[in-house]
Amino acid sequence: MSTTQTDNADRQFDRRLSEQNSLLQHRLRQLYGHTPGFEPWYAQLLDQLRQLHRERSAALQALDAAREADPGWFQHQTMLGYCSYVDRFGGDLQGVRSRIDYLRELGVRYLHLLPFLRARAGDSDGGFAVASFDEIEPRLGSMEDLEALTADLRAAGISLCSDLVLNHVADDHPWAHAAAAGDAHHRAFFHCFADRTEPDAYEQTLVQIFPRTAPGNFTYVEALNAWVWTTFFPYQWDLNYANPAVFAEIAQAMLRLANRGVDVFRLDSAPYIWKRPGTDCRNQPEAHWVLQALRAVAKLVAPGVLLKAEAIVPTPELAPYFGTGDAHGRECDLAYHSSAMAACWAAVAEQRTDLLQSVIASMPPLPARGSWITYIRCHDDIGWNVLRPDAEANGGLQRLSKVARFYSGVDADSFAEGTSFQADDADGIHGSNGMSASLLGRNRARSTLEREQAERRLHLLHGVALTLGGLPLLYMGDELGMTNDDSDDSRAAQKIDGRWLQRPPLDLTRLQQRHDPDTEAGRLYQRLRNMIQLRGHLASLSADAPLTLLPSAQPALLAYQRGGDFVMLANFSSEALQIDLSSLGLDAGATWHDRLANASVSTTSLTLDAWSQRWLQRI
Ligand code: OTU
Repeated sequence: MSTTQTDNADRQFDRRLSEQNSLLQHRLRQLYGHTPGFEPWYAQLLDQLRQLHRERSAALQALDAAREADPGWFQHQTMLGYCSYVDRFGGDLQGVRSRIDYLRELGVRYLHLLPFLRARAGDSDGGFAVASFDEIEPRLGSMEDLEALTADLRAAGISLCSDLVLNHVADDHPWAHAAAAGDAHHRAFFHCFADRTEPDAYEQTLVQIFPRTAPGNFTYVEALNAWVWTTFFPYQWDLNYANPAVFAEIAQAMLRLANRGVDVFRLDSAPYIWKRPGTDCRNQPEAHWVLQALRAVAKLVAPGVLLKAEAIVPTPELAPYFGTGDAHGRECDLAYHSSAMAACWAAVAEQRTDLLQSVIASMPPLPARGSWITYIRCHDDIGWNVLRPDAEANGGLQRLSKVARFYSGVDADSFAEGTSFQADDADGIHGSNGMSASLLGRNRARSTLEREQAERRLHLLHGVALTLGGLPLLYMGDELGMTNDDSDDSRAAQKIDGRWLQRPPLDLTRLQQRHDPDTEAGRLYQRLRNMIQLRGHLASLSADAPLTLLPSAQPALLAYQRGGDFVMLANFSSEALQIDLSSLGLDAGATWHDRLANASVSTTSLTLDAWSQRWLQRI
């Protein structure tokens, strides 16, 4: 870089620093002001950030400038996400490049690739045990491959989202090795306890993420002669964010990846990063301050970058991940709407939508430029715990026990083919595994009608994700109706972690069939693609258009209005519903057009077939 370029970059940096400094300094002082040497530490951090900013390429700086000028770029109704593991989708990073045309055909503009950084040797929780933030998992490619992929994606108008696993690193990460070798600096990166006194006290109020396969939240590590905090698997060591060195390291690791072209960071396990005795050690105020400081750091060095919260917590705890709303309390740009996702599945199982409506009704309005990630499936289980408060307020927890049982594969009356995940508590409520098509009855369909209904359910759930408001994220394979992975490899993996049931490799036969309407894959794909394209033309479906629930006396109906002129009607039952639009409080004089069916509708009586949906537009 020439001196002039450096000067220009530094001027930009100083301008952005004048916007971010007060918040950044304030938050970091709250978190770390009491630690010895705070002032020089902060000065050094700014120097490191300035250097990272200088290293940002011209192409990425241009993207930053474009996004600063259009901060709502990710809220447009044409935004669509797609999520997959690298190996499952394309073999490796180069293989993913060769699938870009497919993503474009589907309308994808945001690609979340599950962890691709070098993972722990042996079990690695699908890559969520990160051994290096600066190396790619060797079997998936190299850093050069990542840069080539991000450049191709950028040219195709697709942003890349990468996981940034905040809460922990692998037990073979260099920090863990250094700690084990007796390095006090790195030992302080982790929560180490000489005996069980504190761990036992914490356990009183902690939750269990994997109660069956990884019970407890602490692991005795011989080399450290200590109990180490391990919220997830024993080989994932929780990082100690009370240590400013941890914040500085993670912030820089994020920015180095941003400089390789990553656009969005999925902040994995964000709720867990701050521990406080007597609490469940989730969603602590300090966790939010860390995220706000991370955001400020991103805005300083790579302002085009977005942060996405992976906070699988009940509704009331979720909204704070967007921050407080004013410019100084901003946190994440995106957050998974996990309770809406789980409530959609509850609605299918119960054929009633009151829990889903309760979830939607309790979502506070988001700050400007904050958007949900709406989705129906992901690589994890469908976690029922997020619905506990809604179920308790609407008939009790036994509803969730029944829902979980519906998807467990043991209920003879259910059409769902799934398995239950980690549930061994008395009420059986934890999670359910399975690919969408399997959970929705594809393999248990015994007649053409049942098969059609299973297909409709798949479109119904996608229809909600596409119209609810936010950035819809498809899970690889769902667009083609892929089912549970029952390969030998997957079965073996499921013995350790049942979530491998929903992580099959892309079915190349189905992929080839996608344009053939005589195949199941073709039928499913074409219709979903039509829905995606239609959505792109409906301005009322931009992420920031308001949503109004339309209460109805029919328990299986979900009805909501978006923006000024769009109404979604969704029938979550195997019976047809008769609906009078004026009974939903809609203007009796209005004329409506069914955009999905491309037909006009009568306001006085409309038949909504079993598991079907209408996308009505006022004309
Ligand atoms: C996340 O998940 C990831 O999505 C999981 O794949 C990882 O195993 C985990 O972090 C550890 O890195 O609550 O907020 O199935 O929903 O573990 C973190 C349970 C999480 C997941 C849960 C989750």
